[in-house]
Amino acid sequence: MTWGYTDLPLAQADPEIDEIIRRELRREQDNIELIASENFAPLAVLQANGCVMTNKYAEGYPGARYYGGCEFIDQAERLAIARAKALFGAEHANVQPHSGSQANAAVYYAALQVGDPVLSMRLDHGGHLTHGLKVNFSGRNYTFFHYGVSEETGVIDMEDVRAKALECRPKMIVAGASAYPRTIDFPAFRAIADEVGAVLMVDMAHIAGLIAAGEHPSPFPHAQWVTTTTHKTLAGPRGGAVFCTAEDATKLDRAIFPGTQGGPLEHVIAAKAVCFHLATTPEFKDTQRRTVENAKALAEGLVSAGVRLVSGGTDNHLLLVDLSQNDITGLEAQTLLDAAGITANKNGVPGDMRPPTVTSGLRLGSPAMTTRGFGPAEMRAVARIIAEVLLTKPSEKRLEELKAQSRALTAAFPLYPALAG
Ligand code: DSN
Repeated sequence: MTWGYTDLPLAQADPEIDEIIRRELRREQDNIELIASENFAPLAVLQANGCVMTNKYAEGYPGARYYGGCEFIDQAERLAIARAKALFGAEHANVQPHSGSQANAAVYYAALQVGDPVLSMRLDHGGHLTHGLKVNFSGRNYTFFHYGVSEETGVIDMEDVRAKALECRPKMIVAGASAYPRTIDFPAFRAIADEVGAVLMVDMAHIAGLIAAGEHPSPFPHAQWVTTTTHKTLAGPRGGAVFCTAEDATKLDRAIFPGTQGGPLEHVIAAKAVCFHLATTPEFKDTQRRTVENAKALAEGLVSAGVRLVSGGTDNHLLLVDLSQNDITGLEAQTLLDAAGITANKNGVPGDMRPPTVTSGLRLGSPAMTTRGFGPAEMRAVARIIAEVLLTKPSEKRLEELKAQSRALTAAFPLYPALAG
């Protein structure tokens, strides 16, 4: 090497950032991770994600690139596409979106004209920023209308969705959420979309792993457009993907490149290929089954301790704690749980009177700790710690004791033992 620094390992080239990464590894190893949108990617995914393909420009698609030297990039991207299609039974897949937001942007770009009406779930009832928040590109470029959950049951009321659709006559209906604990009825959404002449887009980012494993009904073939991230229940690298019918394939591919993105992240695409492969294994399917089982165990543990949940429980990987009747905000809950060794996020609940920076709720998810090996017994122990924090706002001394309990639980399930801690 002519430039010495190109051959140095990270610890020598940049000890400062190396130490920060090590601290993050220790944080992940030590804490109970309950953020519903997070997971622990397998080592094989981390390895592919950190590979030499990060060096390569490859605008275009396999066999039709704007740069030379793409023969191996093409092989990896073709494999990722084939695996993604097979995993979900989709006619066409594009694995280039850098994120879920980019995936959603591409579908809107492909299927809508600026200003078109779209019907989606309210953000404060569990939707997503890119489902039409006013300060997001989606809310600025398209005319969004919203449906929500019934404030009595916490469940999406399909009659309300239909009534709203008949009223606003959308070009597209968006189904999918980032804080909804119940099964989504995709055929019912499609029937409403057909009735009003709209297309159906499903954002399955949160539940993609459950769908791949048959633990949640599939949006295929009901939705014309399906978007996802690859890093949530799927446990792949941070990124996105879009699926559509063969008929819309060219429209979608053009909407991603050159429509909304430039050079694809081919190292991430290689890691997505690994993730789609691992998602076909019996071990992955069992992890998804246990993810739902563990979410239910956590929910039952909390409810039996007197904690209220939106909709009373869960059908999937997450639960939404309703703190509106308790003497604690979502923000305080998140901070106290951090002190007890548990990582979670504050979240609005339907009808929340507090701002999104404070909230009256807490979102909890089971994917990461299930990947790590926790079972229902551990989740019930976690529920006891969380219930005590939420219901008693413990002293600093007691929080230290609870943190020791959390540490004992995580220590029994080593995480990334092959990585130096
Ligand atoms: N930020 C993600 C989540 O936490 O659900 C959604 O994009």
